[in-house]
Amino acid sequence: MSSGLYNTRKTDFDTTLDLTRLKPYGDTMNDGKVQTSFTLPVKDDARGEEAARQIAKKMGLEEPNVAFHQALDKEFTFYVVYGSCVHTVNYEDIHVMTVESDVMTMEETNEYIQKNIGRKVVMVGASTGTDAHTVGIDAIMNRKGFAGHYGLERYDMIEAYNLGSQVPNEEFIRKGLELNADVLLVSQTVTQKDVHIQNMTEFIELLEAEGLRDRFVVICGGPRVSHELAKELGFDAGFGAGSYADDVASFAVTEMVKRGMK
Ligand code: B12
Repeated sequence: MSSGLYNTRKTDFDTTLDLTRLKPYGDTMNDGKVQTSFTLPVKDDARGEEAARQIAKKMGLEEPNVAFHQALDKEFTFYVVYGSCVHTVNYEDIHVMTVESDVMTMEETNEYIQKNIGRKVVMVGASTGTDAHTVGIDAIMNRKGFAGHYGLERYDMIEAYNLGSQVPNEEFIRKGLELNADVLLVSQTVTQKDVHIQNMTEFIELLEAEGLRDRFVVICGGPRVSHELAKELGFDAGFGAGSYADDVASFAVTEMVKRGMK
């Protein structure tokens, strides 16, 4: 038997890194340690705690430990549970579709536009449909930018128009034509009941019905938007969490040049 307070249990897992059987890492390879949080619609007592533990077990966590619980109300309790995930994934088999363009700085993008397009590029963005979230599209477009990355409004060679939120697709397209846009930027945050998919599908269908799909570079973004989903829905590119104006501007202008848009 091993000595020491923390070493009384034998570690029964192989600590060799095997990317075909990838597991979360806590402090030892393959220990599978994860933390999860959720709310149960029950009161904060020992029975609720046991329910949280059993839920965690059914989620695939071995030896779950309720590290924190707090009543939100008389009948709702919030739990934080730690445990060891029993599941693995084959990392070698994972292939993700990502936007393939070199990311340029703001200055490089301005220079690229001057050299290859020879005029200002017009980009029009909005949070469309019923979506009221503006922070994402603002992060991409606002002059002051986001997390140290200036937004499109600051680019000398980009004329950026941010139409705000809850802009219906028809109105967005009409405004895009009126402003003579080259690039349309759609932001979608709410994904409940796949409302973002319905809305983005309608947007592409409207463009196609009007024969306008190739008139614009169309890009979407949001916390649950992937490039793969965007392509599936008929967009040119999609950007998720942690994307910046630099990424979008670089893709948009190189795409314009690729397509011969002048
Ligand atoms: C702030 C906020 C609000 C504010 C919005 C204020 C505003 N002016 O925007 C208010 C209070 C209005 C609000 C309302 C609602 N909200 Co809200 N809200 C949030 C919150 C807390 C933060 C979102 C945010 O600002 N993120 C910061 C930005 C910078 O990140 P981002 O959006 O991901 O943007 C980045 C990328 O995604 C990308 N990006 C985004 N857009 C675009 C566009 C393009 C073209 C590109 C290239 C990139 C890009 O670039 C950005 C920078 O990296 C989130 C929870 C959370 N912590 O995320 C919930 C959340 C988004 N809201 C949610 C919900 C459900 C709602 C409501 C439906 C609630 C209700 N029942 O009324 C309503 C929506 C009503 C409606 N009609 O839309 C859910 C969405 C769940 C889902 N999957 O659908 C969340 C996740 C909360 C939750 N956990 O339940 N909300």
